[in-house]
Amino acid sequence: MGEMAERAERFRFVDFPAVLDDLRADVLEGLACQPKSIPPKYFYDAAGCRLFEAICAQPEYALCRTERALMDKHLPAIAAATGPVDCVIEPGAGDCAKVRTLIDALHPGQLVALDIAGAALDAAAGTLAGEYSGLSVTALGMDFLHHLEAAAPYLASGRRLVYYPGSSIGNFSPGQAVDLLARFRQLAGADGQLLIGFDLKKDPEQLHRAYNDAAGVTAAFNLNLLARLNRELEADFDLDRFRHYAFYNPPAGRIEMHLVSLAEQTVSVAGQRFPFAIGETLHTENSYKFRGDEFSAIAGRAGWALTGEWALDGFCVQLYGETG
Ligand code: AVI
Repeated sequence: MGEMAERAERFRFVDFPAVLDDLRADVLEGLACQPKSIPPKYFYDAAGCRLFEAICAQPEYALCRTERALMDKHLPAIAAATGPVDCVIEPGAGDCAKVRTLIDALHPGQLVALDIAGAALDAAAGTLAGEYSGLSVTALGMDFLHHLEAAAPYLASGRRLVYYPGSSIGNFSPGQAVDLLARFRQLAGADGQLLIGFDLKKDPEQLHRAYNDAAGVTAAFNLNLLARLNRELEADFDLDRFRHYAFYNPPAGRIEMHLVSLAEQTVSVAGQRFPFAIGETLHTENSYKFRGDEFSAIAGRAGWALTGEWALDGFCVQLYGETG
């Protein structure tokens, strides 16, 4: 069999529809609430993905670099702790960059990568399939928050590990995190495991700087959400009349990101009009920070039992297996 045909045998991409409808419904619902809010998953259009990559390169935002260093340092110990794994599942796989080191260490037979940005996932997962000759790669273009259970028929049997790096879990409320981790638990099945990375609680000044970088990249990332609504929902946000505002809220244990209206104004979105008072906020993201024991209590409520923990410079990776 030729190289191309052989790769085609091992790679498949399946797209799940309805992204635009979800965007419209979620945005209209969020703008009608008090305080106004928009789910953070909508940051990640093509421009938003590029801006997030740029955030990861900012000197103030160490999260991505530290997780990479942690994985490089502790991967042999992590692989020893997981034991043999047949199938790695990565929700929110993006450009499939992070999962490579894990594949190198665990040698699974199958990777199932899920991401809302279907076209980018298709390209990245296809490239990855070309590089790992023994690996079957299934890329599912889906909003896994809606469609996660639809991934089940694509999973090979055997021992599964859900990989959820990058502190993405911090972008959910603790209650939502329990629900999501319980759904991961269902997907992982008997003898399944979860390897998850999250940002640890640390000096609030350091956290504040990470979400208020001097180059203004996080501000541009936040404001791009409004630009996206202008592009995709025929909205008329004036980006000069909203200010990026991010701060650490110690009692809640989270960074909050807002877009604050600098004027009294009315904005039109998908044919509906929304008034903003001066100083009114549009809440765009929470980013929870945890202590290790706080996080294992959340995972415990979702049916996971802690089996390993590695920490480096304010970042933590934990490994879980099934309880009972
Ligand atoms: C993707 N997520 C973990 C990032 C975070 O830190 O919460 C998103 C981000 N928002 C602003 N900067 C980075």
